[in-house]
Parts: sequence; structure tokens; C-alpha cells
Amino acid sequence: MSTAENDAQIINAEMPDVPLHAPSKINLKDYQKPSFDVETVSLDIKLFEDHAQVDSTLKMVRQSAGDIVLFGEDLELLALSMNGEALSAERYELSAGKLTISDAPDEVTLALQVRICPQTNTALEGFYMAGSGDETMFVTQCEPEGFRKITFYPDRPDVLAIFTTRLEADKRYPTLLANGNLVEAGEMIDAPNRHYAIWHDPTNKPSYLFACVVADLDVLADSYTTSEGREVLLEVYAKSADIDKCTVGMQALKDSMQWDEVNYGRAYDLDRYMIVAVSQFNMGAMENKGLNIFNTACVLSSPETTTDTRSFSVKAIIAHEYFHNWTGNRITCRDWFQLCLKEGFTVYRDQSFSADQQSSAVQRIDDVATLRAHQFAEDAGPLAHPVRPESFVEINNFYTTTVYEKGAEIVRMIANTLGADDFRKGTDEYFRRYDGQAVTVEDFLSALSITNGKVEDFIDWYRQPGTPVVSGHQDYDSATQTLTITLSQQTRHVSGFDAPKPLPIPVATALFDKESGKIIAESMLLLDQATQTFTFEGVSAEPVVSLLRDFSAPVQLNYDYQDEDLAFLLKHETNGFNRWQVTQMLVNRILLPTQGTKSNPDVYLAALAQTLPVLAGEDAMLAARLLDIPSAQELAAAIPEDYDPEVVKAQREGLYQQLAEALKDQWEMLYKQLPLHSYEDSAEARGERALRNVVLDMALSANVEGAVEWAQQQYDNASCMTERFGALKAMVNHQVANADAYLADFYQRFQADDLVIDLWFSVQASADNVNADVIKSLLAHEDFDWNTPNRVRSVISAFTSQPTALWTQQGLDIYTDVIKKLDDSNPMIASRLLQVLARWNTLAEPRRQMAHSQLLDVQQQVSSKHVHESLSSVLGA
Ligand code: 0A1
Ligand code: ZN
Repeated sequence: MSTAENDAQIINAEMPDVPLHAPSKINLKDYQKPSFDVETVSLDIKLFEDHAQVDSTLKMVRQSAGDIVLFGEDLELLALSMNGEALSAERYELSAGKLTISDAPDEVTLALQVRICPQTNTALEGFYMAGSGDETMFVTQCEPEGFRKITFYPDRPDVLAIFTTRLEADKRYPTLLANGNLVEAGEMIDAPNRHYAIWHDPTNKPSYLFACVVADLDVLADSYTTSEGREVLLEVYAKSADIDKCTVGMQALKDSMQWDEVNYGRAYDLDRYMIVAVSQFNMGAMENKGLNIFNTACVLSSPETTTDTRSFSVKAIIAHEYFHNWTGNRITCRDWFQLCLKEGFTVYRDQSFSADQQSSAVQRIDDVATLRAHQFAEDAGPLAHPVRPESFVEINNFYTTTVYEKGAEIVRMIANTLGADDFRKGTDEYFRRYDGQAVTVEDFLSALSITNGKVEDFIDWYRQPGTPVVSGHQDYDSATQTLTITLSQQTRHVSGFDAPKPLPIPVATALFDKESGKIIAESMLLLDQATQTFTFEGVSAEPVVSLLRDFSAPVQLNYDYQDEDLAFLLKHETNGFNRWQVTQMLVNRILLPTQGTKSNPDVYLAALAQTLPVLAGEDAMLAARLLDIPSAQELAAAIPEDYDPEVVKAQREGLYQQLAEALKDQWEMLYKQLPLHSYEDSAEARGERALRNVVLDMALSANVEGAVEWAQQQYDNASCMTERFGALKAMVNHQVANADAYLADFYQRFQADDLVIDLWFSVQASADNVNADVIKSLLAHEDFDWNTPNRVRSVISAFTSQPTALWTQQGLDIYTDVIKKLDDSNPMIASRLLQVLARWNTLAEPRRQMAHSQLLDVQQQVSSKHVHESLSSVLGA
């Protein structure tokens, strides 16, 4: 924009010294449409050595009575004009992060000039500098409210506009990218060391989807022709040392594009799709229109440096961001309360995509394990909130597993209730009706219900916090050959919300004949009252009932099973997910006697001993999962009070040890059946690697002769990171004699690769015998970097996997020091780390008291609204 620059009248060189956001609560019920729409925006971003200047021109049109309201944070306003006339200070009000212009005409062209400082922006929100030394780059992160840190704007998702972006910078940053299509690029005549590029995005979008990049990057290019015949240029940008790690992501992008055409009839709509890898990023990745920005950890992948698990999640995240193009970008959220509208649906879509790339049972197991470990814990504690929250202070605190993963479970229940054909009709209708609009969860349900109105009843799942508990039993009457299953549901009453109502809960059910082990009936029961009975006629003998197959609803199930029924199902269930689920039920009965009758481990051990050798040959990945024993954190989440980390750790390790010893004879045989060979990226090879690592760990636990040598040889001869890191982790956790030498070797080999060094930090910070001193020394290591969230997480989040060390005075001192330190520099990360402490009030004394006073102490020493809001929820205020 040139006008404001020419007219530049320095109106207000300094922003007021008061906090720009008084931490007030925002309520869903107060939603109001904006008074003005923005038709077009032109941005001109000039990057200089120590600041950037942003000129913007906004063409706005009145929609209803009211003021023009623009949001802005950390901006220095240099000039402001309306319809060509400079606005004097009396014509607008600037306070608490808002610039308000009253009495504006119905059609307005606003011209603004601001100065920002990306070089000192450590919050990684808005326009910021990443990297250091010769490798700096500048990127944006605008969701949810980062655009207001770039310029004053009606920064809310229901204001959609056409953006044109000019970028100008020193030529040492040859890569200048923004959304849409490149219109023009060239050199600056008056400044020979500078150049510019102009991008135009023809799609209407909210400001949270804006992005730009100023960097020196290499590019991997490819192309894809859509089902509509559009030739799309695909580009993955990364620093030159990483460019060879972009092929997995590129392939995943092409697979995702095709998958969305086949499964949802959605084709890509621009001529260019770009992905940029950045090493400093608060989250996983961001779906900016046509210009995704990715955390390096979520896009780079190579067999030598990336584990299979990580590589698989790279593909899923690429798919997730791509799928947002329709579910999020073309149809977006009316307000941030509707975040689950785009996230729940998109997570469901990426989970379905991933299920098509591997065993669908294993995909479901992994998704459910994550849900149970994190979302169930959130729903059971003080941070419980509805999938669609009704109020917030800081929206960044609501990028939660409840919004994402429970949100996806609701879409899954709806999809299963409708069946594939009607679900597709519903989603087609959703895209037809709302393309180009900012909508609500009600709109989504209304479109999906065109073939079956019952779908609208699912709205209560979005409104009500807490995980429902489904309890049940069966009665068999041999005289009438009738089986009755009685199910009831109960959801805890979360304070501050209405008394819970019964929800529609689809319970996928199969009856198994005890003699033949065959299925005699299958049915999707819909439990939508407090208690219900379901009757099956013509059942000639009492069957074993398998419930909640494929985890048909996000509930906790307490059914009146005998251990032998579960062992029977482990053998005969045809649903792979439920085979895993029964092993987990057996483990929970042993480790969590509070949840029902305490079981003797014998049935569990015998059932696994019988199943494992057969399954290992048929589906190695599933076999590996059946040996899962929930993590200490996961078990903690299921203990409502008097949780003693030492007791749980001892019990958990005791069962692990028992399992390792009970199957001792099998480990050697299994390990030998899985010899190392050259690397292959197939589901089968990944399954073998997963099983080999589990078997190795079991063998070390059981002191199988030669197991230490197997670990060393696996490390030395590894063909890929899954093998090498699996061996390293096992050696560290079992404290084998020269584990330290292997750690040192690992560091030497991969010193130049940040993502691998993250693994090196995390394997130590999460080691079974970790203590506060180890964490302290890792934080003091020369490679530790407070400004790189991946590095912080590699130590601090890894540490939370060892509750016995975390919940000590020293452990908490370290953990809360980190929160205090990040509170100012990166409040989003500080707040997310804090949320992990939410379950302090379930601890047994004296730890509970200790944690409580520690948290009260933190409250006195932090200032960000992010951390304050989380703390007051965590403390139950
Ligand atoms: N929308 C992204 C997640 C995301 C959210 C916030 C961010 O920065 C504050 C960054 C990314 C997704 O769902 O992939
Ligand atoms: Zn998302």
C-alpha cells in the first residue's frame, strides 16, 4: 500500500502501556455478526534488519449498524486513513487491543501502516523469526488470533476476504511465499540488495488462514492432476540439508489429494499447494490456504533418522492439513467456539485415511489408546470442557484433545449411525450448502441429517463434558432361548454445567457361540436412555457378548464379564480392535482393582501365551499391540483419588515382569523369527520392526540369555531408526552395562540433526530411572534451547511419562520453573505444559498438598492470561 506511506502522519508511535487484553471471558451466547465485511485486503510487508513495516488497505462494506472494530496486538501504529483522509486521534479509539472507528460511512477504504518486530517475537504467533545464525527464516502463525499481531484487522473467522500480499526483503532471503498464486516478482530498482514478490489468493478466506514466508529454502517440486483436470504444482520447502527428507511427505500429499476425491468427492481448488518446514513451531502444522506451515518434526522423514511411528504420523498430519482445505478453509468456523467443527471432522477424516494405509484395527487401537490416555484424563479432571466450549478467556487454551479427538469420535458415531452411503449424502450436502461460508456445529448436523433426522440428537455430545460410563450385564433364559442385555449410562456432573442428560450411544455388538467360537448375531444397539434392555430371540445357548466393537462410542465400559469370557474373546473375536480391548480390560482388572473385581493375572498370561505365537506370524503389528500395558500416566488417569505413583509404578512393572517371565520361552524364538534385513516401508515390515522391539524389551526384562547382545547388535546393524532407537531405548531403560556408550555414539552420529537429537534428549528424560538431577543436566546441556518448542518438549514432556520423578518436590520445582520461564516468552507452550499437572488433586498425601502449594506459588509468579486461565481451572477456581 502506498497511500498511508505517503500520507504518513505518525499518529501514535507507542502503543499504550496497559495490557492489550484485559483477561475477560468471552461467551458463545454473546456472538454477534460483524458490522462490516472486508471485501479485499492488500498487504505490503517489508522486512528490514530489525523490524518489519506492514501497510494494509482494507475495502470494507457495512452489513449492519455499528462501529468498525479492528483488533491489534504488539503493533506500533504509524498511519491511519479512511477513504483517503488521514484520521486524527479523535476519530478513533485505541484501547485494550481494539481500534474502534465510530460513525463510519457504509463503504470504506482503510489504509493502515504499522511497525512490528518479528526478530524479537518469541511467542511464535503472528510474524516471527525462526532459526538462528545463518539459518534464520521468517514465518507466520495466525490461527487463532495471530493476524492481529501483523496488522489491525477484524481478526475473527467469520470475516472472509480476498488477499493480495506483497513481500519485500533482502536478497539473502530468496524464498518469498504467500497464499495463492504468484503474480509478479522482481528486484527493487532503488535498493539493489532487495527484491519482492506479489501473491494473490482468489479464494475468500478468514485472516487466520493467512500465511507468508521469507527465507532461504530449497524446494522439492512435483505435480498432481485433480479429478477435475486441474494441474497443481506441489512444493515442499525445507532447508537444503533437509530436502532429501521431504519425499515421504510429498507422496502423502498426493495420496491425500486422491483419497479426498475418492472418498468425499473433494478436489483441490488452486494451482499451487506449498508446504514449508520450520524448526520452531508451537504445534504440529497449520493449514493456511495453499501454504501450509509445518513443524519440521511433522513433515521431515527418512528411514535413517525417523522412527516408523513418527513417519506414519508425518503422513497423517500431511493428510490432516490437506483435508482442512475443504473442512476448515472452504467451509470455516463462524466463531472459535465452533473449533471442533473443523477439527473434529478433519481428525475423523485423517484417521480414516490412515486406516486405509495400514491395518485398520491397529489404527483404531492407536487412536483409542491416545483418546483414553489423554482425552479421558482431561474429561475426568478440572480441565473438563464440552467439545464445543461455551466460554473462554484465551482460545489458545482450547486446542485440546477434547475438541480434536472427542470431536472426531462424535463424527465417527454419526458416520457409523448413518452408514457409508447416507454419510456421504450428508457430507455432499454439507459441502453444497455451506461452501464459502463460516458456519456452526448445528449447520453441520443439519446437513448430515438429510437422510436421518436422529443425527441432530448428537448435539448433546458437543454440549456436555465428561466421559459417559456404560455399565451392563446379561441374562439368558434357556426356556425361551432369549438373551437380554441391560445397559445403562452415567456421566459425572461437571460443576458449572447442567445436569448431564442421556446421550445417544451406539454400541456395536456381536454374540459369539461358546462352542464353535463363531458369531451368531451382530447388531448396532443404540443406547439413548439412562437404562435400556435389548433382547435377542432364538439364541440356543448362552453366548459370549462382545460390546463396543471398534470402540463404537467414546465411553468407559463396565460389563459384567468373567475373565474367561475375555480370554475367549481374545481367541475368537474377528474384530482386531476388540482383541486388543479385551487384553486391556484384563490388565485393568489386575492393576486397577478399584474399577471392579480384582483379577488374578493367570488367565491373562495364559491367554497371551496361547495367542502370541500364532498372531506373530499373521499380523505382527497387532501382536505387538496385544502386549501393551497402559503407561503409568494412563493408569494414573483412571485412578480417581489417593493415587500413589510409587505403588502404581511397582504394580505396573510387576505385571510387566510377570508377563516377560511367563512368556520367557517365546522371546528367543520370536526374536530369531524376525531377523534384521534391509529397510522396507511396508505395513508388514513396520509390523515386524514393532514386534521385534517389544520382544527385545521383554527379553531384557526376563534376562533371556544373550538378550543384551541382541540389543547391541540390533543397534550396530540397524537398517533404520526404528531398529536403532528401539535398541537404544531398551538398553537405556534396562540400564545395560554400556548404555551410556551407546547414548554417546547416538549423539555423535546424529549431532547435526535436530530432530534426532530431540530423540536423544527424550530417551533420557523419559527413562524408567530418571530423576530430577538428570533433567537438570539435560536442561543445562549446550544443545538445549528454550526457544525451540520441540526441544523443550523433548525434555519436559518426556519427563511427565515418569510420575514418580515428576511428583516430587525437586521434580515439580524443575517443571514449574520451566512454566514460569516460558510464561513470558511463549505463553502458549507454558500453558500447555501446565495443563499436564491438572490431576494433582487425585494424588495421595503428602504429594497432593505439595503439588497444591507449588501451583499456588506459580500463580503468584506468572502473568500471561494463557497460564492464568489454565491455572485457575487446574486449581478448581
Ligand atoms: N489448525 C491446526 C493446529 C494449530 C493450531 C494453532 C496453532 O498455533 C497457535 C498452530 C496450529 C491443525 O489443526 O492442524
Ligand atoms: Zn486441524
